Amino acid sequence: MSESNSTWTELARRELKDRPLESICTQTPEGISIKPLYTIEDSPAAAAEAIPGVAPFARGVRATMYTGRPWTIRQYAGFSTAEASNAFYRKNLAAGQKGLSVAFDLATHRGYDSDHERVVGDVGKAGVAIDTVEDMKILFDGIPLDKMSVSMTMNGAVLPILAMFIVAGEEQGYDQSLLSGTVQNDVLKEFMVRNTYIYPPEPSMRIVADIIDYTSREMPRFNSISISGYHMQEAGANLAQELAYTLADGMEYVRAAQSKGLDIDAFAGRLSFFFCIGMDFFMEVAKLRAARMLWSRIMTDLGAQKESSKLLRTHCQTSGVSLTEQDPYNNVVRTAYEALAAVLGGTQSLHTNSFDEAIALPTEASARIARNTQLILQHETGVTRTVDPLGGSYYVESLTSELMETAWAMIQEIEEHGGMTKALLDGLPKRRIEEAATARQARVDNGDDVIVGVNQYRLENEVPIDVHRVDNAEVRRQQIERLKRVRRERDEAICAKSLADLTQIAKSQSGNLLAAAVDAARNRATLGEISDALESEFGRHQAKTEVVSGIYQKQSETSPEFLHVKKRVEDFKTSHGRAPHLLVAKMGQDGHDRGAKVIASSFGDIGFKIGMSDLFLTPEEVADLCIKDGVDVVGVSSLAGGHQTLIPQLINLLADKGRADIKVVCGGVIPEQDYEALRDAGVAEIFGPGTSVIDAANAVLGQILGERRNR
Ligand code: MLC
Ligand code: 5AD
Repeated sequence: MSESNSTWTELARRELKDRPLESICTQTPEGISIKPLYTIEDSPAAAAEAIPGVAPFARGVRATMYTGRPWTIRQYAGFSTAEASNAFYRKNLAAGQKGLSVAFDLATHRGYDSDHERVVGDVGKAGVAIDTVEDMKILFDGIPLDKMSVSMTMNGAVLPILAMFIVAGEEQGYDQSLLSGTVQNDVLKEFMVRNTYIYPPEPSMRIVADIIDYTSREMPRFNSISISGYHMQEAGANLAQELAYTLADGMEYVRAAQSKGLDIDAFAGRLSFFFCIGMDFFMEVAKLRAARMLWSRIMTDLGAQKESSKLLRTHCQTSGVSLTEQDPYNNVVRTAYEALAAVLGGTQSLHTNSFDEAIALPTEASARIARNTQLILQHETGVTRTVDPLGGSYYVESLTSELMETAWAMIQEIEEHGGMTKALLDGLPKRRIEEAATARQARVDNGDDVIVGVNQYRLENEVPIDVHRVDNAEVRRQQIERLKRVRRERDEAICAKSLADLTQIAKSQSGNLLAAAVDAARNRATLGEISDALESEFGRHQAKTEVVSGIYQKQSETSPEFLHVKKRVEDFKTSHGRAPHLLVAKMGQDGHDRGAKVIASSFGDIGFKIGMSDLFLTPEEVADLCIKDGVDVVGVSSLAGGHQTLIPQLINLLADKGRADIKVVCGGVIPEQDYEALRDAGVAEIFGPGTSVIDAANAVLGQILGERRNR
């Protein structure tokens, strides 16, 4: 230890009086020990030499970074019809947004047309509904696709959506070579956390590779993929997991493209990334720096020659899961800190969330504040004045290398498992993330992790805010009308032929699936028809649902509230001769299952008998499952706006089937304005975001015991 460090230790001991020095050392969820002080001795020697724009790019992918061009303000948005979303985009672009980022509804994600029976509650809810090229043309009406870069978050139905985008550009008068933007096209993380897959892993990987192949030849300005860690953090991953699994996914895609015979330097420059930026400020900055350095190393190892092939360019989005339903204006502050971390980490493009995130989709007003958070950062704070202002910070440089090491070890573990596809099939990363999510929930419930306005400093009276509402039935009606018109006006024989060709290419293992999908889209095949043409060959993926156990219990062993509810459940078992029985259920196309998994896992630790339904069930399927399993309560988790349609249907079905005694409770993203209607429909309890598991368990038990009236 240097002389100055020992001087510091001495001073610190004196300031701390009776407390030991260890009491001001902390441990992060990533397992990294944080010291109270960092000095030059902690900073890796190479940090002093690092230059932005030069491998391994710790300080950024461009020499001039934001001094030459600021990051792209790219707000993710989409809702209801193409007309409504188009109007929203145009207004936002006029008000300072610089790039587009389209959110599609879940019916579209999962390859269903708006008239499909499984998507009655989903159409237009969590994003815009797109059925045909005609919808896509309306979405970009008046937005020149040769100039505006457009990101499309699409994975499952990526072929029809990218094909329709290409044809919309063509019919605006622009050749596909002029189109710029990004398609998410990252299916591995769908199997891991996001759940909008359609086909099984193997054909899904072929789709990814075909898109990389096609765009590298035909669309030089287009990013073929956005390799995403965002959803891992949203699902509860710690930052080392997010970093490691994202890069491991990236390696798998590079190998898939190489195995089609593509030269790595022909496509690598158009691979892009996407990370979540949560509240652990310096760790997030370090994560982006570590990501660039690791990717540069990985691409060198995989054989890349060109410098441009080794660049990790990324979009970032502030964290949705860090935002709260309680005292929601606090979210403006959280988002601003997260945005600053993304920028100090050197992102290329950024979405800032709206403060009503935990309640509903953004309103025009909340979207304005979110956008202005970035405009203020760019124009008023001076952050763009110099490149990588945190470069050389002893702490940040040290964290960067610690995170690199931690993530590298996790990447090696995946490699030893045979790569990400194999690891996913074995459930390895999913299980690790679910464990991290459950541990986090327990830390919040126990007050070890503070969330202002939720587990501390809670408001006595919450004032409801205005929320964005989508009339789902009306959107569906309009979509079905337009679908019928397109089907009526198209040349049926030509359309059918292009769909048959697509199935043939899927069968044959040769030819390019995107090229065939473009033909089908041009001939006015619908999204559902294109998806079906592929499904007839590939099949539809059915995931296995597993729930982790023991994690919540381990974090809560000394919590009196935990021990109390566990005792109540024990007493129930003694008096009833069985455990209280809860089914956690997901309905519609809403695949957000972090909350559902955390509830299932922690209720299991408390002593409940737990069932967890598969994803994507209809209300009828859930009612039948409740009856077959003989549950006391069904807990519906709803995060994509389907609650108003699907939950009342479930209650009616249970009653029709003679089991009105099975209680229905629900939780998730449900605006308070909807509570009354849900209670009128017969919902026994509603748990908003931020509810502690212990409170929920007590309430559910109270319902089963008949101690609580519906509320
Ligand atoms: C940039 N440029 C510079 C420069 N900085 N040139 C000179 N000097 C500088 N300092 C150039 C670049 O080379 C590029 O040109 C052009 O300017 C644009 O810069 P960029 O850095 O490429 O930015 P952008 O176009 O915004 O692209 C960012 C990206 C891309 C590469 C990360 O993939 C992207 O936009 N991703 C967004 C993904 C997204 O929105 N996802 C939402 C997910 S929401 P050239 O010629 O080189 O191109 C979600 C939620 C959910 O997933 O679950 O539903
Ligand atoms: N409009 C705006 N933001 C959206 N998000 C998801 N769908 C939309 C939409 N239609 C954001 C939320 C969410 C994250 C996955 O993306 O912030 O948490």
